[in-house]
Amino acid sequence: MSEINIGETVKRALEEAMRERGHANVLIAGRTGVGKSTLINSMFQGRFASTGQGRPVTDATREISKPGIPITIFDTRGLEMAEFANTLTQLKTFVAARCRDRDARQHIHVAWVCIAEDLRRVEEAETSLVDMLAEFVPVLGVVTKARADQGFRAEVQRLLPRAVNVVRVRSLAEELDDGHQLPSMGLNDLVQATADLIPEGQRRAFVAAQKVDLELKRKTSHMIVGGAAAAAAGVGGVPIPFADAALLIPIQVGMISGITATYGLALSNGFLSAVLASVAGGTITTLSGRAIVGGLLKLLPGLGSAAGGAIAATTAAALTTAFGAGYIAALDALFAKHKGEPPTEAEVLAALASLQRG
Ligand SMILES: Nc1nc2c(ncn2[C@@H]2O[C@H](COP(=O)(O)OP(=O)(O)O)[C@@H](O)[C@H]2O)c(=O)[nH]1
Ligand SMILES: [Mg+2]
Repeated sequence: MSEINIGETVKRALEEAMRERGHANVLIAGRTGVGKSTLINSMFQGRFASTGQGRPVTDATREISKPGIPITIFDTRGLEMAEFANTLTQLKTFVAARCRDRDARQHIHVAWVCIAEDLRRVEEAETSLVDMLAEFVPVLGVVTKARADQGFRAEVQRLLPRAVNVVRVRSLAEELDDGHQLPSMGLNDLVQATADLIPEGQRRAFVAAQKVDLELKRKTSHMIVGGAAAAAAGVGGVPIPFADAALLIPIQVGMISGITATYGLALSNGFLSAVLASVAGGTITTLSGRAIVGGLLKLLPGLGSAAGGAIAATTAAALTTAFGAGYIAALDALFAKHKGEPPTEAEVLAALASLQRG
């Protein structure tokens, strides 16, 4: 077996990771002032809603997206009396056309209809809106600025029977007059409820773009590691010389690409190559299959430069798990440190370097 082409392997793994992650489209509707923009900023990476107005797609709907973040938000207002009939007609035409698209990445995957708790009222506009949207997409009712339920959530669910669920959120922490602190709440519930509704092909994109539930990123990533470890065990079953390791490296690269995509780090060729180089203890230009496998073996204390030419199934699985789990732990700590926002590539590489030393 010949030495593998690392550059080509990385390129293919990136394409695959992008494809598997998909792209999520979330429609957020509600009256002006209910807290849509605040919710979007608390929920997703990249301070979405503060970056300009977005592109108008109907009179009342703006499309907001950011390069590198696999989600598009459709921010809809115009639920007020005078505009409502127009808003509903235009929105229906738009959503229907999107959902007819043969490319599932163009569909609207979920809609949040927001109602502020302090208003204590569900208007006909919201009910008609949910009824219309529910023809095309799963809809969640979102009670915003939650402070005191007093039965309002149940009332919203009763008045919006076609909403799959109603979730209370408080996007911003606040302090009451008596000094009492109310922390933000409900964002995790909204992530869970939404992730359950998004089609599997686009779910990883939503997991990546949201920043409140790191546990979900961790769990999704560990599933990727499990799959990779099983594949590696299959490769290890056939004794292969680790000099070329042509079968093992693509599995590692695919796993690292998948985890990177799931956390919502920008996916670049250079970065992934640098991650591999950090394992191999070299530079991108000297990156080889042999160096990578050698570096991975060092992650398993006691094995070192063991095997004179073959990797056992258990070893292949174990080094895959060690590499994947180490990478997840490094990303997890950095994302937590940045309150869910992505760390820089340099920070990730530094964390991996200390993992190698550790
Ligand atoms: N206390 C509190 N204020 C909020 C919350 N969410 C939004 N707001 C405030 O409500 C106002 C309107 O919010 P905004 O997100 O602009 O509403 P939009 O018009 O629906 O986009 C702003 O002053 C926000 O700071 C919340 O959870 N708690
Ligand atoms: Mg707004």
